[in-house]
Amino acid sequence: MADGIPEAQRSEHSESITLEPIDWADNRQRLLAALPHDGLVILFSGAPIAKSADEDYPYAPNRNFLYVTGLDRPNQVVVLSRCGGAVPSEVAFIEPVDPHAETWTGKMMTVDEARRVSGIEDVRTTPHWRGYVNRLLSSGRWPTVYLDLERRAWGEPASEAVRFAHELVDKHPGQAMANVYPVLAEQRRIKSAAEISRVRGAVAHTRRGFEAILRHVQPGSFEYELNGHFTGTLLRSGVNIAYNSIVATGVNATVMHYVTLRDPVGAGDAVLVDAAAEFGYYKSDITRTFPASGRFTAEQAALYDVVWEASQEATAAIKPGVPHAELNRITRRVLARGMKALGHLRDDAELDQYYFYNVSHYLGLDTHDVGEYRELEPGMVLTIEPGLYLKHRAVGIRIEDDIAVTASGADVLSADIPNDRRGMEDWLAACQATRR
Ligand SMILES: [Mn+2]
Repeated sequence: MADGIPEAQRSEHSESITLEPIDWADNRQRLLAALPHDGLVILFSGAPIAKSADEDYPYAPNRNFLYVTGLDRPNQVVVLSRCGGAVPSEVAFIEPVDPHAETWTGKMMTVDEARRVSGIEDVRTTPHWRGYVNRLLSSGRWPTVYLDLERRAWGEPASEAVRFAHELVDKHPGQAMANVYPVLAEQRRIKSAAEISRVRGAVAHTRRGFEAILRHVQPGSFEYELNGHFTGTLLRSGVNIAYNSIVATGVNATVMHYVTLRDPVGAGDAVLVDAAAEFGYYKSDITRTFPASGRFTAEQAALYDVVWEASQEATAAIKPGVPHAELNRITRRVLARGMKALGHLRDDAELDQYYFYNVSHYLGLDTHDVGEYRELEPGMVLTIEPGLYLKHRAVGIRIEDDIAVTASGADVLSADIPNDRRGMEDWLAACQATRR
């Protein structure tokens, strides 16, 4: 296991998709360099959350902890320090190997493995981390303690970092504390080549999942059945899904977060699938809409082409220096123009009935990745996902692609997945021809 992912992504397909190693040490160095003051950074991997009885929800490592360590096991802590601009120490704490626990839940990470994955030489076991931090703070050499104090909602349960912040006030009153989340979010906006290659790998797996859907779809297929083909294809390659799949037929496609997946596909339906793979913890985020019967109806085709034009124009505008908000302005302009031509609206403001979100978000370790939206910069990865949703006509169409901003423009990471109307119909026909 290198950073938690099977090294060989074995799959039923012959072509292999390589997992590029990420330089976690470089992430740490850049984080420490970006801190406003000298001090300690303490980050937690988090722990599984109880679901019911003795079952937990699947564990997901804290993304900021992962980003600076590559470690992805529960109950790990990392303490980084910067003093006078230099980096005197970095220490990771992991759970001690417990043979009894291993009998039930499998092999635990060893100190050597943690060293190898993270590049942190000094790896100790967790019972000792509070004592270590206490010794450092007692020396009075660390002006600021940085914790990841991100909170999304007032009522959200306190994270380990927030609980530790209270402990710190109790044990070391007067110790200055700061939130490191904005610094990490700023850093995570810009992706390295290895990070971008992981998104590209996720997209390649996503394409295979879509192919499985297109091979099997026919009028009468159930939404959950198509999702089974998608998910099964990913799982058979040792790859996880990035988020709950949306497989929405007909009017269901007008519900933005439709995850009920219960209805049969009608013969004249356009089917919207927003589903994607995660690869080495990096997400893709792809949507395609296709006709259940093989050919879009005239009405669906006209709407599809409007959405496609918006996706093309917004993508063409991507280059460093362009304000992120400009992409949505372009999208709205193109969609309004098309909908006027089709007689669905007279005034641009009426577009809100059919299109009502922002066309683009960042993509990375999180599906809606962190960081402020300002001007585009090389190394950003974002989605372009225009759509039109006509509840009264029982049709929703969205086309979503994943794009890296380059020095001069856009690198469409999902360019191998057809997205224009004819390309979509041809791809569907080619997949159906392989149905057994
Ligand atoms: Mn998206």
